[in-house]
Amino acid sequence: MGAAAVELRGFRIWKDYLDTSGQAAVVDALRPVLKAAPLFRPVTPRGQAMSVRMTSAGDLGWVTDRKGYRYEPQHPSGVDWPGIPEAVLAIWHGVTGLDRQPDSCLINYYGQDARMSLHQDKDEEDYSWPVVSVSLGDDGLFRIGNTTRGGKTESIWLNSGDVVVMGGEARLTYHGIDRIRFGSSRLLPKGGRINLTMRVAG
Ligand code: MD3
Ligand code: FE
Repeated sequence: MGAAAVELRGFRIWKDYLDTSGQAAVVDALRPVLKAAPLFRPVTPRGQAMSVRMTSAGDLGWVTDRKGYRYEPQHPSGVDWPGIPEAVLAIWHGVTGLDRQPDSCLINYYGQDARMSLHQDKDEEDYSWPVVSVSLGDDGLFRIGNTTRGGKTESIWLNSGDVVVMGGEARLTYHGIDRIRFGSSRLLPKGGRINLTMRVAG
């Protein structure tokens, strides 16, 4: 576990929060989740297929289709989302110190050419709860903007094992992933990047 967090535009970034065995333990804990609730490729309300594949764990999962962005209690297949693994909840507790658990853990998978354009996360009911992100596998170039569209942005590479806490002013900051360095990590057998985001959604 990393000793200290650095602060960037209100984001608290814990480099190397998970060591290699901690990362592998989280990936192992995700396997049954991905089996019960397989990754799917969401479509934006305007009909664009996203390049990132997704699924969720917890009481609520984030989905998008022609009907819009929202949280749902079930995977598109109709099964309830699996529970959030203990190893993942332990990270939330370790970096936030909160008693309240997240009710949602979005699992994003980035293959070779996947990216996520600058956006705000605004589908949750109460923005006063932080969002916690866990990076696993290949490096991802994370871009941080402002609370309104436009303006200067800053980019940092997120590496496997890094954990980021978005709270306070940072919670409504525009952010995205410009690209990944495919093959930069050996954590995931088929390469790519997994990002977990834990939230209090409902
Ligand atoms: C800042 N995911 O799922 S994680 C997302 O790496 C998302 O997959 C990216 O943006 C990824 O919505 C970035 C870092 C992150 C996550 C949630 C945030 C930054 C955030 C919520 C509010 C502000
Ligand atoms: Fe986001």
